[in-house]
Amino acid sequence: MPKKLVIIDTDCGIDDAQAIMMALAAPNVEFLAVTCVFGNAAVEDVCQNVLRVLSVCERQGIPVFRGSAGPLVAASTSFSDHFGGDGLGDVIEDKDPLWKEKLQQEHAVSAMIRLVSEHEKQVSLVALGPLTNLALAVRLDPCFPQKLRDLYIMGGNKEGIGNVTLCAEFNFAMDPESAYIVLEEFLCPTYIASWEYSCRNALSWEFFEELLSQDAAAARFMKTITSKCWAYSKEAMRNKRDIYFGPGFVPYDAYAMAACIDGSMVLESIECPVRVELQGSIARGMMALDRTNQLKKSHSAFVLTKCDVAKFGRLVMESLRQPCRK
Ligand SMILES: [Ca+2]
Repeated sequence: MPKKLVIIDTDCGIDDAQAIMMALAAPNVEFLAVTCVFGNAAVEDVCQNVLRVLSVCERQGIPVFRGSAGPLVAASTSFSDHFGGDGLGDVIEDKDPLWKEKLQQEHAVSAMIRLVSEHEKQVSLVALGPLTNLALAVRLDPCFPQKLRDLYIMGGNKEGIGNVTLCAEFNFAMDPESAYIVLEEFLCPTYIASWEYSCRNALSWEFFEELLSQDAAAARFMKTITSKCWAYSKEAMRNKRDIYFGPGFVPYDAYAMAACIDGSMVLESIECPVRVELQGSIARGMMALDRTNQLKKSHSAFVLTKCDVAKFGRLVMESLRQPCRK
């Protein structure tokens, strides 16, 4: 079977690391590039985090590109402390002083456009952070979306439940204008793993313990970077996520990645037009689903609703048994 060509666009926090490892472990995925964007941390930290994840998995040959350092329009907000100041739990002490030399010189957005043009209709783009690089790509090359095979997004919401604000999910809230542009102008098949989709298909905390206790470099790395991170504590979630969704371990970005790796992972989805709200004091950045065609849009997205959690759990478990030779 031909391999799926994949570009991951990431703001590499801990869950992005998990998603990248999942793609590295998937036998049917061929990585073209990892492109970096601000989000969970400053873009410089994001680049270093991606290089570190590739190094842990012994896959340093995959090119890494630096992209946008801030949103298109809104003032650059401070970064989330969700996964610590550096995005990977603030526990890595031996940072690589030569990291800049290991990055590609080309900007992430031009690399994305070039690679997708070289492999027209063959590339799956998986967007795991704010959508700034994607919005810039369609501005530079209006044909960029139609050259993609498909697009997978972790972001937005389908029930109006937010995590950084009352109604907005982090990736969309960090750059609502870019999210708006992408959902209006990317007319390729688009699959959206929203905040509620991931939370409603959670794994158990017992699964999380088992995941980290595996005897492999990737599992040990994940254990280290989650060790002091409040977002991986079930106690912290009792007062936040659990109120809406009940308890569980939620590796957010991995849900979008899993849908790309294996389409049968998604058991149900809603096919409908979507739009991002740009105004308002509590709904800016919220994704609205238009199930009655009020917006008169010609393009629909697949908003994922139900995941094969058992199958997903197997992919997550396997992803931390690395390095593995492909
Ligand atoms: Ca992310």
